[in-house]
Amino acid sequence: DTGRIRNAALARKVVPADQAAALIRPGDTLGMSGFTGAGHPKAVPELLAQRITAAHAAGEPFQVDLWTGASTAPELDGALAAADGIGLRLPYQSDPIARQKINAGEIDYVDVHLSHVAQLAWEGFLGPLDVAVVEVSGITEDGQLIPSSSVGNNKTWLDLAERVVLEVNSWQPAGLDGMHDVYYGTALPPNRRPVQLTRPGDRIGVPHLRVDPDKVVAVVETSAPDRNTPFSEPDDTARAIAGHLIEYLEHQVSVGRLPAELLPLQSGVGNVANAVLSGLQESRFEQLTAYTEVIQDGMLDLLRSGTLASTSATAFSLSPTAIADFNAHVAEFRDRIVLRPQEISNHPEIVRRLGVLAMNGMIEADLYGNVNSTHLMGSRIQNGIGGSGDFARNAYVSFFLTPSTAKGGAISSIVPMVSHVDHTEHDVSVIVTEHGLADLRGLPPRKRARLVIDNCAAPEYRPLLTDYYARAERGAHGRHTPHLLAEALSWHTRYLETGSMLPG
Ligand code: 0RQ
Repeated sequence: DTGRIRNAALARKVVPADQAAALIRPGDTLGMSGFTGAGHPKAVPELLAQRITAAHAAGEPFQVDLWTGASTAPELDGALAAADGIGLRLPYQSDPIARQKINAGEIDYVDVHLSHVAQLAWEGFLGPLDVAVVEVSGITEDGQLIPSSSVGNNKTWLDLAERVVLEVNSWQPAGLDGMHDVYYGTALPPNRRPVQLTRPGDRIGVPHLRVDPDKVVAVVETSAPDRNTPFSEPDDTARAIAGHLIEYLEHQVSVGRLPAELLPLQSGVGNVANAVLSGLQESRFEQLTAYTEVIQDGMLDLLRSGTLASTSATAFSLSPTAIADFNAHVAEFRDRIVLRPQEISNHPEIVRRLGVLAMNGMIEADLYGNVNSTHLMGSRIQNGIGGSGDFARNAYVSFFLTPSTAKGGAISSIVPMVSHVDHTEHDVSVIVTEHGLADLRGLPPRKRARLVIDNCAAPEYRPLLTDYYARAERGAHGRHTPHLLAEALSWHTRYLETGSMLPG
């Protein structure tokens, strides 16, 4: 579809994808587009993986360092990880092959707050960026880039990279043009100015990305779908979690702590987040807004029904059915969805100003409200912190949601002490499981512990938690946050030794 490339000079740079992949050298640092499976390059990474495999077969070393917006797809993270082609990966990933190699110690992984990445790169702290490989949905006559289904860190990669490879994907709906708001007002301290965004739907930037045409070494045409994230109907546990949360929000409105249309919502992805969005659909709330990271299926339904008036994000994360529906009706959504660079979609200044209600999944929480979002049994990374920290620390109310157990009840998600900390007790307002909700705000540690045990823990783990806590209260070095250090992580070690956190 050459109709997508309307700039003559860039049209002359169109090459087959393997020629573009051949421009990447061993040892290069690559900044690729892609966020939650949306807007990643579809052709060059896989061909690069093939080159790497061939080089390794010939006994030649070939690895690259890989930066993105967030998670990508099997044909990017999966293919490069399978080829042993990644030296260092940042700032977030969720691919099973890459996860296995990271946990085997074969890929270095830097797990970064998603709003911090651009600043770290600009500061020069991560080293130079050799090549940007960025998917766009089109190129205008004057050589500007129409972003695709995610914005992520693309602005930063295009500005910083020494060489640029563009993938123009004609599968992306042409109607995306106009939906993006690329803010070029960021600067490094001491030259930063306030980000003048006061409502989730505000537009403060421009619709297109800029690129220095002299840096563009190749343009590749593709027509391939984003990653298909299948949508599963929420199960009973997820529905129960959503129910507690929505009841709580209704109560906060009734006592005057939140306005009737709430405050802008941030919602994580996954089964529980979907259940919350479905629950909102059935609630009496209307004219809500969202200031979030990702737009998932449930958000489109909420926009369509009017429950949600507008939403800001950096990317889509849709199921195949929702993608088809969205692509057929882009015009209907265009004025009510704004896609921004992730440094703005997740900006602490804006999250604080708007008073975002942040709702994120977690792996485990402890008696005092510390939350682990990333590591299984303290050392095995699942995905990464993503945007959860950007939102949680700066939110008006920060909710963390999880089923009370994992692995069929062999693991309690409420533990004496978390085995890794992503969100400290100071950043966590409310913990929700299928059994209930604990509002920890304003409570001292010992009151928190009682509430978390009584309201959130699974019934089979409550006596064990109560017993630990009672003995800690008596035997701890201090009674402010009572712990028995020799025992605090014993539930995790018991699981590793016996396959269950339950004794005997
Ligand atoms: O593993 O599939 O092998 O069984 O962890 O758990 O219950 O499917 O939950 O998909 O919502 O993921 C925290 C990982 C939850 C996610 C996390 C095991 C469990 C399963 C997944 P299996 P579930 P979810 C988003 C902001 C960080 C990033 C973030 C996440 C697997 O929410 O990555 O918040 N968050 N970004 O069995 C051992 C436990 C466990 C456990 C779950 N306590 N111990 N294993 N699992 N709890 C902002 C956006 O807008 C995108």
